[in-house]
Amino acid sequence: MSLRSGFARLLRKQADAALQVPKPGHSVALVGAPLSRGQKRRGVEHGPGAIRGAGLTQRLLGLGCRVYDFGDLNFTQVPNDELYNNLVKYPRSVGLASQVLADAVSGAVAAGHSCVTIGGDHSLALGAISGHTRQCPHLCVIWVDAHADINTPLTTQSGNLHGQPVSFLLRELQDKMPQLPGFSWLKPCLSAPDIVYIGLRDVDPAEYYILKNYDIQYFSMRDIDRLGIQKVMEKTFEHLMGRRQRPVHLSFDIDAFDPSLAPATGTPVLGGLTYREGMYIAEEIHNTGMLSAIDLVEVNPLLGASQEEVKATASLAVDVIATCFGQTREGAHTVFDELPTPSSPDESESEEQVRI
Ligand SMILES: [Mn+2]
Repeated sequence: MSLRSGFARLLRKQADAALQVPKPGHSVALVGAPLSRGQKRRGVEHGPGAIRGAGLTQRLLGLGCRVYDFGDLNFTQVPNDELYNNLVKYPRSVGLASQVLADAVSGAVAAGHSCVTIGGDHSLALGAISGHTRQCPHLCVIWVDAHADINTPLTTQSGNLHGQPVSFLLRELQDKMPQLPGFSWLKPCLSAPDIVYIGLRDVDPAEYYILKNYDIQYFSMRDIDRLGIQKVMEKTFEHLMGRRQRPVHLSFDIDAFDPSLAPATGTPVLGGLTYREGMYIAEEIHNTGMLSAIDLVEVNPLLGASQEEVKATASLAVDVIATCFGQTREGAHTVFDELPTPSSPDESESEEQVRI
């Protein structure tokens, strides 16, 4: 290589660097939340391990994120955790775990991270969102799920708390909420206009009543068929951020996807999101620049019929999270500033050596 051309290239690189505004990568906190008492199936507590095993950290590092993995939270099982009202299961265990998670999410966001909570069942969202609102009281929630998860402890038919987290968070519902053991720490922190659902297709009668009577915005799978996912996202942001930009909490249940894509989950429902619709949702949320926290829940490695099904489900979870942090289908997410040319001095030199 001639000295002159090498020096010129160095100067050019320095000039380029000076022109580019340094783009700080996201700082991402990973919090494993192996919470499983919000539902009855064994295995969802291994969700964090499966999602990490599918390469989450590497993918985020590849996107230029700084990743701080806080490991899995330690949830103590509360002994003698009896049914509430002869129906609601493990209230004290879920309440206590949610309290621990709320502190973790609040701490991570206060430290300047975007917080990714990997579950675990969806009851954890009440802790994650509650903790997030301590730092960002004006946040909004995008809840991507086959289910509305908005039963109250008095309307639930299954007694599983993973079908109820939203009811604990909404101010408007508080006169319908009994005081559950384990939940005295929790204050409602969302109003009905602060949340939008996407992907619904299995909604209980009482949940439907709540959605309609409290004016909660939702886009069912039928709405996605009718409007297309592009319009759905446009309307979602118009509803949540029409007046002002605000931090976004994405609560993503893997069962929002069609069971053919995400089979390893506890309550699959036919007719879910396609891969492309799921990625579009995540891309658009990234593009707002307002994403502040994610829950990725209900990956259950014990429910796959094969290792391939488990891997596919966990990889899908990683794709959603990576897309939320800037992975695009067009590529160009990492800096690549120069193509090698055959005439460059390095190349011709080595060619000469080969000829000799
Ligand atoms: Mn859910």
